[in-house]
Amino acid sequence: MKKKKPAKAAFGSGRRSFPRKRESSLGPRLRGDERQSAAEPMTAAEAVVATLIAHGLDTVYALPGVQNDLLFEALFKFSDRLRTVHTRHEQGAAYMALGAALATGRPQAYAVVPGPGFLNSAAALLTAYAMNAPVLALIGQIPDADIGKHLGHLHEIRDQTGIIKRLVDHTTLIRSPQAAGPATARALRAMQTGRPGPAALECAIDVWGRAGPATAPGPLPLPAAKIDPSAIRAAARRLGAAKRPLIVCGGGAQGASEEVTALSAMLQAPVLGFRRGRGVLDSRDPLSVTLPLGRDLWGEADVVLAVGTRLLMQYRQWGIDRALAVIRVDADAQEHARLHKPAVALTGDAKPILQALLAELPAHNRNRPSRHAELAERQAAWRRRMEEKIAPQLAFLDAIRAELPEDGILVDEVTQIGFAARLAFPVYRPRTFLSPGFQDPLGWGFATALGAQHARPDVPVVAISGDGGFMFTATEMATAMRHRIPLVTIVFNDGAFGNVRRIQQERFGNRLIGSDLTNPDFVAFGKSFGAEAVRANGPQELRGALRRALGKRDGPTLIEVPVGPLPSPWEFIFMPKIRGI
Ligand SMILES: Cc1ncc(C[n+]2csc(CCOP(=O)(O)OP(=O)(O)O)c2C)c(N)n1
Ligand SMILES: [Mg+2]
Repeated sequence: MKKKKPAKAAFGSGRRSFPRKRESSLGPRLRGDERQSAAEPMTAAEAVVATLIAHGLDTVYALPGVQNDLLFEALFKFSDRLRTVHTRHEQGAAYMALGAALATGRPQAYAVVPGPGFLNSAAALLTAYAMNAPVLALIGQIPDADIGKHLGHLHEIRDQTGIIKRLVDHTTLIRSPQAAGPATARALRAMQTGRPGPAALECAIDVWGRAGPATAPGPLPLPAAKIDPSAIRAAARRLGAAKRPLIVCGGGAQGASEEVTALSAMLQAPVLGFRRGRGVLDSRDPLSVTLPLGRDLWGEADVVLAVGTRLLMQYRQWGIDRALAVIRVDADAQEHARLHKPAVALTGDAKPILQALLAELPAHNRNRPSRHAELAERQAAWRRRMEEKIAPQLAFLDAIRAELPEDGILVDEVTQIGFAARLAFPVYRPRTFLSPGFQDPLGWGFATALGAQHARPDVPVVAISGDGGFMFTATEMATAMRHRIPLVTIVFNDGAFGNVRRIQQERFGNRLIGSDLTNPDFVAFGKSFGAEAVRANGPQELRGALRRALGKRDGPTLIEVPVGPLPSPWEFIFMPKIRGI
């Protein structure tokens, strides 16, 4: 295939040739209009890359291929301000972008070839959608004129755009250099407008390198938050009068930690950090509760303030009745009444809404004695019950918490220790417990954690996984080495898809099928990449190994922890109905 030469003159011709004036206009601190650039000759790929830079992105997680050669040419050209981190599988690239987005709260991008490259990234893109994570997928395409003709071009897939549209809410096929920058800016705006989430841009092999007058716009203005004062007043009245208020936080509350903390204190309301809402209220706050006690409190509550959470488990499993008024805060107006009509619906970003609520509440709030002692006692009672059932998991989690600094990030997986972490791992700050939400995709952890650690080199990141989940993206150990990412990965090795195996034992008469695993020697595996790799037997040894690993910031560490079958945590997760019985 004949490739068009990329335009030379885009911001000059060499890697460091951005004119100084332009360079200063690309800083992430400047506002939209200041960054609107005049058209200059650029390729479509250069316009996309320059627009990413103009939005403050500093990394693209990527795996190359011929459809994206001209994109990579542009990435090379701008590599002094946008790093390209290449992975060993597209799944790894997309999960890394997801981890970076979750750990920073800022948009992140990944780039893959069409067809198989895109599909390889699809589980991570699906997870980003489910987690409302601002991940931008840059996806190649076959020659522009042949899209939809089924000629059998390399990596051609039927209706790629249609497939992408099922996965994300915003996608554009870039068809010219002029369209490239504005399309990128619109995608980035869509990712942060209303309900956040991923977006995609497709560009054909012959369009990436097409040159013409093009722009690299900075951030487009986001629509101003509209807060309905009468709904705020209604919410404040109900909350102020509530006898047993409860706050339930999901992932949508991660940006509103201060406000949730203040509301909880004002109302003496316990805060259930549900799955992705953990860390919004510091676990050391006596009002912070996890799942099993949260369910008890749901059963007692007269008013629930639900912030950025779907409430599926609460409504469907725990139940609902007329005695419970639910006030919902959600960025997506469609979310409020999917299952039940709320008493009050507040639509928008949680932070300004909760700020307005905080200002209104004192006028309506009753006098409230402290609930600290009561809740601390009830938490301790649940902890004792968990210790009776899942002590081995808790001991490992205690070892991790003892070594992971307060601002360190733990990345959870679909594994026995992960399930227990969701119930019992103390989380001190927002965005420091990355848990995959309702997709719960086995194998997300290692690569997601690599992305988190890459984007937050200032804090230690620890990933936990089972032997099953780790092997999904274990090849990314090469990526960790190549890019010197100091992630610490703990692999709990029970030689099985343990969760599945236990279910087969307990519920299917021990008819084991597809659940026993043959593993590599994980320590030898890690070492073969040049990584630090050790085996730790039991929580004490894990703690020592972690301390050594966290002290070493020049590359990855793998810690294998051999374990036997672990006791089931499910009685603490799927609990019976407590309301509307
Ligand atoms: C993408 C995906 N495939 C399959 C599953 C189903 N699944 C849930 S847990 C599990 C086994 C996990 O094994 P491992 O990672 O070793 O953790 P363990 O339960 O042994 O601690 C499987 C297969 C899933 N959640 N996601
Ligand atoms: Mg296992």
